[in-house]
Amino acid sequence: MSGKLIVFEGVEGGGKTTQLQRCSNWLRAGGLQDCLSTVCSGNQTRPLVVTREPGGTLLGAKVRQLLLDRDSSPIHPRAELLLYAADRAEHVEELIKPQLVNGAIILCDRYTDSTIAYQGYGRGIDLKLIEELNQIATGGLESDLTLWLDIDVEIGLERARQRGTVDRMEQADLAFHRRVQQGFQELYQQNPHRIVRVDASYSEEEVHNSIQKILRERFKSWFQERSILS
Ligand code: T5A
Repeated sequence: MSGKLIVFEGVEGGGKTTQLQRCSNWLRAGGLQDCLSTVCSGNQTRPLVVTREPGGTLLGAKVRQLLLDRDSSPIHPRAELLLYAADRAEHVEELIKPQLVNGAIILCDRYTDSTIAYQGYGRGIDLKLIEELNQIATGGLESDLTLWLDIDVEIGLERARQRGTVDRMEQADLAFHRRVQQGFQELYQQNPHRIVRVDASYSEEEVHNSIQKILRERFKSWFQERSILS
């Protein structure tokens, strides 16, 4: 597949949605062409797709509502796990894989690491089972790059609260969110080839600049190889 899947991950309020939007604006406003022109000859363009989990498809939008509605009745952790997996299976087959085949750069708000961190570390469901389920839901499709926006849990939750809306997951207690953070930390240590840590405690502008730098380097290594081979 010639496209690339770039995922934004982290605890609540780390700024994923904000940074994903800024990144998309930058790439659409010429940043993508700018990066590609340094490594490929000719007029290089690629589709840019912005999506999220849960909720990247029509089915996913309904699943998202079930999962995150703050007034919904309690959901059993295994049912919650399966709903996230169903959202992902549909997302990968309906949107992500076809767009990767199409050569797109996909910016995705959360993916498989969220399930390991939230349902595994947070809810305490067996990690091996979650890995198997992720495998089933994705058909083995990993991200090409995951940007882990690392923020202190309490600062992140405070930012999310100040925004004025708190969803069902954000209502969980602090100990839960700390376990989720521990999950992201361990995933980062176990997957240095795939996960890059971004210090999300800085201003929006500074975090965006760090992400731009990482992406410029990645585009260079990804597409330079391709231009040599083609
Ligand atoms: N989930 C998801 C699972 O449990 N398992 C799974 O498998 C998956 C895929 C998704 C929920 O589902 C869970 C995780 C989540 O609980 P969501 O709405 O996508 O729900 O929730 P979040 O991803 O947590 O989204 P949030 O909007 O809460 O957090 P973000 O996207 O990290 O933060 P953002 O950008 O909205 O910013 C929050 C506030 O902070 C400000 C923003 O302006 C905003 O007000 N802000 C900053 N303030 C100061 N400095 C900065 N650098 C700032 N950056 C942003």
